[in-house]
Amino acid sequence: FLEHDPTDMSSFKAHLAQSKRILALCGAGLSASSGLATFRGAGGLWKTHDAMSLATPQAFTKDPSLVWQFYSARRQAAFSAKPNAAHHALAALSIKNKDFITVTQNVDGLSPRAGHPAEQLFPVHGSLSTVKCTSVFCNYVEFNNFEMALTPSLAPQPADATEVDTDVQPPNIPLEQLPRCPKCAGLLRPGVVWFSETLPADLLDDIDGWMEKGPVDLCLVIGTSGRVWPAAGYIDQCRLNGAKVAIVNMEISSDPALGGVADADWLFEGDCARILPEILE
Ligand code: BJW
Ligand code: ZN
Repeated sequence: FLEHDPTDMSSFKAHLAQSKRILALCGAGLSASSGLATFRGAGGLWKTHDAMSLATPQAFTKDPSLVWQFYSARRQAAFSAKPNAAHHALAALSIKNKDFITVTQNVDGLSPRAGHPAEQLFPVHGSLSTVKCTSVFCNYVEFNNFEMALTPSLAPQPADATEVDTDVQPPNIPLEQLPRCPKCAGLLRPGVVWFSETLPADLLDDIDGWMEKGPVDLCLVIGTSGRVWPAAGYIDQCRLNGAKVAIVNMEISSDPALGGVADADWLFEGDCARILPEILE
């Protein structure tokens, strides 16, 4: 049972002031006010396709044209978006506190562009800026954050002006006109982590290493539904290491699946771009 009102900012600020080791777990809500769609709930659709069902190796095998168009639109949206006040607040806290790490599930690159120190940022679901070869024996990876489409076939169509919730079906692009590997001519794919794929082992090792260094004082759960594993597991891992948990989300739901809301020490409901600068200053 909580001794304080979970929405009370002053008890949170008092705890933050005493906190040394802090972990933030971020999700799509962090970039929502930069204009980027989240996965679940409103805006979770792309041209009538559920965003979650496109983020799988099976979807890419079945319809690489569809999945590439989804990621091409996401690349363009991300590269032309601007980091918001929440990205800036996290970057500022990172610069002030070198014991603070941010595990982000976001692939949009907005945290680095807000000046978030790279050594304190763990993008565990990859990045829209990397493109990699799907051929088994080819290890080609390219960093590419040009706003321009990767191939002429992926150039935005006039109907793309409204990317979300339109009834427009994307055209079927022939395989040879999708992004191809300059080394082996194999099909390229986005450098993100899809369902059933493993997360980058080096990042997970670094996070585990940080976790093992000592007790955790505070876990900030920002703009994530907390439903996707293993990322969601960091909330409980922090708690087991002694951390208090603060949730910042547009909708604080009573659904126990949502980021361990039931056990949170603080619940701040609203846009994290408004709340984070206020609570982290
Ligand atoms: C705001 C806001 C504002 C809005 N301000 N807030 C253990 C148990 C059960 C299942 C599994 C398990 N271990 C593994 C699994 C399987 C699977 C999984 O988790 N499934 C669950 C769905 C049940 N996990 C995996 O497959 C992972 N791989 C893995 O574990 O490998 C080993 C293994 C394989 C198989 C079996 C066992 C082990 C890989 C997960 C990869 C996830 N990839 C994606 C796509 C990335 C590329 C891309 O961007 O397209 O990552 S899926 C998608 O979900 C994306 C996100 O990063 C991720 C999380 O979503 P997020 O960020 O929380 O977004 P939303 O939309 O869900 O929530 C937004 C929130 O913001 C909402 O709450 C809003 O209210 C809020 N909000 N505006 C504040 N302004
Ligand atoms: Zn290749």
